[in-house]
Amino acid sequence: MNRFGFTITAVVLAGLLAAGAYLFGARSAGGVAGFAEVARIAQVRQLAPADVAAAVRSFVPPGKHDEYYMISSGGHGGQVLVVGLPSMRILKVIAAFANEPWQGFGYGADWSETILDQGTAGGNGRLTWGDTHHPALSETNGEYDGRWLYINDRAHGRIAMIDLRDFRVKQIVDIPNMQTSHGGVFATPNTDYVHVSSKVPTVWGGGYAPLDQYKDRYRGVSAWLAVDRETGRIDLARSFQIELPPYNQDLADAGKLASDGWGFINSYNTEMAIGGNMEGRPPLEAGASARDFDYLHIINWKKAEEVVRAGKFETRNGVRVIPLGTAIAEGLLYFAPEPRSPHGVDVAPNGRYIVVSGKLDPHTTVYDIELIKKAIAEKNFEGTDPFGVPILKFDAVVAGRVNVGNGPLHTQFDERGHAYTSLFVDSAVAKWTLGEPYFRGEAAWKLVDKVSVHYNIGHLATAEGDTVSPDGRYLVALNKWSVDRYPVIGPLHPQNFQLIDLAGPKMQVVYDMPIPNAEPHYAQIIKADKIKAWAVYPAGTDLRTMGRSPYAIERGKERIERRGNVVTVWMTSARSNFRPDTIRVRRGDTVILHITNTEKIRDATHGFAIPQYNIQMSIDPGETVTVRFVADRPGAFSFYCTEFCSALHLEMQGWLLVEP
Ligand code: K7E
Ligand code: CUA
Repeated sequence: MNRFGFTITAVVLAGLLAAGAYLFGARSAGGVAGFAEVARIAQVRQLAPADVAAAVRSFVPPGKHDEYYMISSGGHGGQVLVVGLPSMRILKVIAAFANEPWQGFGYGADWSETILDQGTAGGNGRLTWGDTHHPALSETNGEYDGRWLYINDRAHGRIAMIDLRDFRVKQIVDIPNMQTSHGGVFATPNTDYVHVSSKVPTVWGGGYAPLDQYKDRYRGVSAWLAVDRETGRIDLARSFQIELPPYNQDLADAGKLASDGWGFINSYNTEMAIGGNMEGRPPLEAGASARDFDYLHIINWKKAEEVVRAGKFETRNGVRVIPLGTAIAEGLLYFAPEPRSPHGVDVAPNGRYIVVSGKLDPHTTVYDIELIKKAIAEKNFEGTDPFGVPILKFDAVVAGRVNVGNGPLHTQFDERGHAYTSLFVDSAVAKWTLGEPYFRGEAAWKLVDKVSVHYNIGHLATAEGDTVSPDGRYLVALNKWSVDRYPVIGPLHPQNFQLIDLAGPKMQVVYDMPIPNAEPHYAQIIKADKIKAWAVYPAGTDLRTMGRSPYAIERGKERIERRGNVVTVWMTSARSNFRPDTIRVRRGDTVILHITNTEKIRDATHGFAIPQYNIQMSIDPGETVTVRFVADRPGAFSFYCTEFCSALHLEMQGWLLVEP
């Protein structure tokens, strides 16, 4: 903008701001003069009025807290991100499936070692990474309750449980009969279950089967993982699974209110293409898009629960499985045609509408649970799939179709009956209206606004946007590409989150946030006051149980005991020393350190690292941690605290002496 034009803009801005200040009676401290100062800064920084308005919309003053937490997947970094909204400040990166030294996850701390080991089935060594896709906050009556968070590992059939009292992972479950996962995680409205389904069909029963036996030997699976309402942990013994045809089951969502008791899963590749582009077969992307329709899977999980209770299951790899034939015979599994290569499925706040988007179809297709129930009752089928699953008639179950644009993927909702759909190909977000009771007649099923994002959006999230009562207000676009939005930092560009203000009639992009690690997929946004996190652990807390560790000690009770070749050390850490600070062992001894951080004040975390031994722990105030290792390397090792915890932090060190 040239200087002249810019000055005009600044003058207009100053006028607007001054008028605003007058209207709001901002006459004292700062007052009109203060707003003139804002106009002056805007001019110096060459900001247009729209920029200033955008900045004010997302700005949270230093020392003030955000209104919302956004919990985002961290993609193939295997982590979970916690972001404050609307400021878009990163608050935490939670280690979930991948080792993280600075959080002491996977570098000796017993709680982390146990979780990583228990989260790996089979005998090929521990899995140390994952690809987090879909977080699910626990719910009570269809509202986020701020207690736990679940997230799946797309690379493996695994799920992690994070306790929101300390934002640390407490459990990883390697789900039997599932190699890769995608559908879900969703929580049922009271978190009786969290659901995950397979992404790619696996050899049923495990082991190997050639690809030409795909149809007979490969299967998908829908896993209903029972949650202990006291601890948030998953109990496989109370869980069950449903065998599915070997399609690619994709995204999934839980019914609520009108559709409570039901679950929905998209699928693609109902053609059962297996690739083989160098073997004379069509490439998978063509083979899997040959037909005009795939199948929305409609599951009556309350009925499935009864079927399991009646003993109509088989046990496979330690979990109860309802065979496909039983699921069909018992009437708990139906299909509805869904247009080409569907991706997202999202249930509207009242539970009545189920929104499906097909990547190759510019429409969102909206199913109505009342119509689905009616069609099932009237057996209004158009036939069955090759496995005998009844297919409901498309026209009988669809309430509306909305032309939203190219490459629709995922949908979220606001409090006024609007739906927001991400458009991957158009790099845009479409805002449209649902049908009754939100909008009637001409006003229903209508595209009402569209905003460009940068670029190639995947998921989007609105505040509490997948609950029974969304807040709307903010929308975050989780974009896959950032192209020219940031300075070049080498060929791998950051991912790009964009904050969109939903307050006015027009959606407005107000903030860009680069994500420097891996590719987030889904995110959920929860009101900050629902989270009741602990600032300090009660003295001697074991992170696994969140209760007192049997190895916790008070200051003054430190000691070293030797039994045979096992040396056990009860240690404390507090500013600014470890007690004891000298540990003498012989080469080959097993060393067990129980370390209690006896601090009682916020943020007084101490690290504990031993060079050459790959041991690094982060011990928060009140935490007790245990590390075991064999002192197989002789030498004098200076252990130290890795957190700059006090003025004498550098002195917070000691010796591990391993005599040869
Ligand atoms: Cu659309 Cu895995 Cu949720 Cu990514 S999936 S975008
Ligand atoms: Cu404790 Cu540095």
